[in-house]
Amino acid sequence: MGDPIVYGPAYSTYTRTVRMALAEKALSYKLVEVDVMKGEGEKPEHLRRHPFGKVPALEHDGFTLYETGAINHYIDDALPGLKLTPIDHMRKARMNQIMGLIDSYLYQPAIHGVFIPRVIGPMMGQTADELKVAEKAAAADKALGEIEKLIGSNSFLVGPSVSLADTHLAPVIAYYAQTPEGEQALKKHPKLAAWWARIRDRPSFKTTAPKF
Ligand SMILES: N[C@@H](CCC(=O)N[C@@H](CS)C(=O)NCC(=O)O)C(=O)O
Repeated sequence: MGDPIVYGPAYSTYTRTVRMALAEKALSYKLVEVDVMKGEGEKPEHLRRHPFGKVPALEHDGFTLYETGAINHYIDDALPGLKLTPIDHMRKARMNQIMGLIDSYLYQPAIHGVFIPRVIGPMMGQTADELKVAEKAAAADKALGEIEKLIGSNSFLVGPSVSLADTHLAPVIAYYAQTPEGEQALKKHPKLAAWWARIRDRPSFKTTAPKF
C-alpha cells in the first residue's frame, strides 16, 4: 500500500480535518497544495479529482475520493492505526450526526458568514456587513449549542477518545475562535470550551496548523 495523497491547501478547514485524522492514526501521507483561493480548484487536473472544484480530494493506490466525511471514513476503515470510529453503535451514530451537523449547519455560517468577513476581509481592505455577520453568528451559535448538548459528560465529542467528529470540528473552531463571535460562543458553551482546550493540545492539531 502506498501513502495516501491529500490534495488541498493547508489553510483549508476540511483539508485539515483529513490531515488531522491521518496524524491521529500516525500515518504518513503527501500533501499536494491546491490553492482554491487562487483558482487552482478549477484547473482541469483538479476537476478530474473533484468535479465541484473544492478541496480536499484523496488519492490512494489509484483510488480517488472527494467529500471529507467519506475520505475520513475510508482512511479509518482501510488504513492502519488508532481507530477513530467508536465500536458502540450509538456513539458511532452520534459521531456521524455531529459530522453531518457541522457540514450542514456550522461550516458555512461560522467560516463564510463570520470568519471570512471578520478576519480575511479586513486584510483585503473590506468592511464586514454587521447585520449579515450577526445573522450568521446566530446560525453558527445554534449549531454550537446543539454540539454542546451532545457532548454530555464526554471528554471528546462522542466519548473518552478522539473520533472523526473531533477532527471534523477542530479546524472550524480554530478559525471561528479568532473572531469576537467565536470567543463569545466558547464563553457561552463551557463543554465546548473544555473540549477545545483538549483538542487544540493534541499533536494532530498542532502539526497541521496552517502557516500564514
Ligand atoms: N462538501 C465538501 C466541502 C469542501 C469545501 O467546502 N472545501 C472548501 C475549503 S475548506 C473549498 O474547497 N472552498 C473553495 C471553493 O468553494 O471554491 C467536503 O465535505 O469536502
